[in-house]
Amino acid sequence: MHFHVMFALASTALLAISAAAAAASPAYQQDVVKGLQEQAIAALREKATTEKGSSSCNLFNAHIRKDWAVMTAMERKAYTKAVNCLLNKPSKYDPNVVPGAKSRYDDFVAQHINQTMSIHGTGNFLSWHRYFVWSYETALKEECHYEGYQPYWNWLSYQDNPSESPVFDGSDTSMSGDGAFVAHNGSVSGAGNIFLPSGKGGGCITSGPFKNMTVNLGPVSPAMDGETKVPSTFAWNPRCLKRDLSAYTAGKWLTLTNLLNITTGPAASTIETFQDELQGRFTDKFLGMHAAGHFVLGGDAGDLYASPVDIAFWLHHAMLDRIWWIWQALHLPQAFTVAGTITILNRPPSRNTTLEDPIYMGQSNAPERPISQLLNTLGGEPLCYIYL
Ligand SMILES: *[C@@H]1O[C@H](CO)[C@@H](O)[C@H](O)[C@H]1NC(C)=O
Ligand SMILES: *[C@@H]1O[C@H](CO)[C@@H](O)[C@H](O)[C@H]1NC(C)=O
Ligand SMILES: *[C@@H]1O[C@H](CO)[C@@H](O)[C@H](O)[C@H]1NC(C)=O
Ligand SMILES: *[C@@H]1O[C@H](CO)[C@@H](O)[C@H](O)[C@H]1NC(C)=O
Ligand SMILES: *[C@@H]1O[C@H](CO)[C@@H](O)[C@H](O)[C@H]1NC(C)=O
Ligand SMILES: [Cu+2]
Repeated sequence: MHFHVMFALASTALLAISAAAAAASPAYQQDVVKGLQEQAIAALREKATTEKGSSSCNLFNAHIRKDWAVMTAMERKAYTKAVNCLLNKPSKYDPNVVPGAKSRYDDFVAQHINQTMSIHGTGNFLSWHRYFVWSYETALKEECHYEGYQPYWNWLSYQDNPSESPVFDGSDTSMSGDGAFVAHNGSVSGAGNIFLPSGKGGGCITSGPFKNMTVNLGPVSPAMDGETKVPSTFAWNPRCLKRDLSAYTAGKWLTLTNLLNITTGPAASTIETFQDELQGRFTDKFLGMHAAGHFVLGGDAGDLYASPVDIAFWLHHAMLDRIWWIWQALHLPQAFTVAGTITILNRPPSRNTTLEDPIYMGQSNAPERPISQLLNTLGGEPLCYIYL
């Protein structure tokens, strides 16, 4: 009884938030995604009423990760302030091991660079990045006094002009805007298979809360024309953050059709089809929503290894995690399964990933945990969050 009354209140709040988010993109798209999200919450509620779980985490005390577009100016500034705090705290790495890690923020970048070949196109892709985002959110809270939660960038908005999105409009309540215009010949993506024309940027970001930030690591695998690879993986290479926001990429792949395919369509049938379609079919020249998000940012974010140097990486990966969370809630019998192997696109051929495989976060203050502990966002230890 009590439970149901509280849920009614929670869903009213949810509707109010979704209505605000609907403002800036085709209404039918928002309705569909809102509908999927409501189905996900309903499925989780149903599961909670039929299971007598021992977890201390539930739908009412779970932390709520929100769409950047519905956060208040104060909430957004609290977030960007905490990110700037991590950018200005010292690294915990031994400089002899990772010379390019100058800031605490860089520790996360180094973590991703170090493990790139065993966390993409693998069975741990989703769980590794879920834990990575969680450990970053935890660092913002514990090391930089951030009191909110990790926001997400809603892919299904402003596809025709990402630079007008509240995430990228360059205002002081954004994640900074496009790079300055630098003539160049686009980017090569999809493991060399997909050419993306240049946008209106290509140079350094010029506005917003991160306009003066320094990027220290990478590029390790530059995708944009004109960028050069660092001589060694962890070398120090101080420079500005470059972006080239791409309406081309957003319009072509961040589509409702693709989202529906992986959440309720043919590609939603198993965890394998879900994660594969999400990560793209490069030889078919299909980028997939994961890589597409990286290339909508463009510039440094297109580097498979060093992409977290762009501070919007975390909003992109929170959206990806949200889509997995929706898929899980809509496919409860399969929610806690894994598929895939332990090497990128199974090259070289390797064994299948298992639920016991450890996820290692190195310097990020998150202990090693088996994949099995990272599949349920309401598992309580360590995860306890939902998306609205
Ligand atoms: C890279 O990962 C390995 C484990 O796979 C670890 O032993 C090593 O310390 C890591 N290096 C860095 C720089 O994080
Ligand atoms: C730009 O790069 C693409 C892909 O690498 C190539 O096909 C094209 O010829 C290039 N154009 C120019 C003007 O260099
Ligand atoms: C950015 O750097 C320039 C020159 O170093 C400085 O004048 C300016 O105040 C800085 N802006 C911010 C927002 O820190
Ligand atoms: C949906 O995903 C499947 C792969 O699982 C793919 O073959 C199919 O072309 C996709 N459908 C659309 C409309 O993109
Ligand atoms: C690995 O997974 C594939 C696809 O899910 C399956 O067909 C195969 O039997 C598995 N291999 C082993 C050794 O379990
Ligand atoms: Cu990654």
